[in-house]
Amino acid sequence: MTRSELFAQIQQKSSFLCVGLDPDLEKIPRHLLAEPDPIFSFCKAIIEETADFAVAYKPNIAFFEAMGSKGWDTLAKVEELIPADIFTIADAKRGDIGNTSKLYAKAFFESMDFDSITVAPYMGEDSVTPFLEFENKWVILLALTSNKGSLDFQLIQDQNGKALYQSVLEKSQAWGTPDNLMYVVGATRGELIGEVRKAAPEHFFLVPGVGAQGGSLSEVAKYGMNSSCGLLVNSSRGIIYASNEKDFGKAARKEAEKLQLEMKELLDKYL
Ligand code: NUP
Repeated sequence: MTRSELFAQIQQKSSFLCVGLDPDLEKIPRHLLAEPDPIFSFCKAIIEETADFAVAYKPNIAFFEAMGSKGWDTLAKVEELIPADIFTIADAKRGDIGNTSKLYAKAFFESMDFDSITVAPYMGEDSVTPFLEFENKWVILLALTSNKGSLDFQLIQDQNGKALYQSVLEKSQAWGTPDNLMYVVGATRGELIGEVRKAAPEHFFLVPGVGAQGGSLSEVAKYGMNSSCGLLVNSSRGIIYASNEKDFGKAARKEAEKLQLEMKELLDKYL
């Protein structure tokens, strides 16, 4: 998917919501366990109920690969089920020496047809660029993550006071363009999102951490929105586990709609 197609969808739906698909057999409604593929049935219902409000879906690969080869089959089926006009993110956090990264890219962009993949920057340029060689596919590079451990490395400053995440942003902008490179920026980072926006004015940010992790959607929009929105804000547990009864689909729909309505207001205010 191209950047202009993504922006057109954001405008059309008045939403920059990414629904995170983190399906856990221990957490999904019990009645689904009688289905032949409970995780698929769960994701199918969530997608059908939330597609009106979402511009992106982000299956987190861990939740699928934890189930072995069956999990990979389920992931492929889920990816195929997502409507073609909605952006898909394989949250896989890959990255390795060049020839290995190339095969990771093939796995997610060719064997499966994801629009994008999350990639870790730690191994540097040759571990990231193989993912950028696929037309209309995207790398979403970890910059400033939402978790506590982001303090361990990402905020360490060099002798000039530049944080490591800032070096990641600066260097990696030479590897791709705002048309094929996004950054992960945690919603829990508040006004630091403004610093990231200054360093990368044009790029889209994938912003996890609203909902279950407590990040603020209004702060993210205030500090992070640019003239083509530039944000995909993810919520996983806050939507998909809104209920674990038979009404889970409707409950997920309600949470997604609630976020979309807030997003509409923020788009009206800042765009
Ligand atoms: O910095 C990050 N924080 C984060 O939570 C980068 C991520 N990719 N994620 C993922 O986003 C995390 O693995 C999970 O799939 C989702 C957040 O889920 P939730 O807190 O909304 O349930």
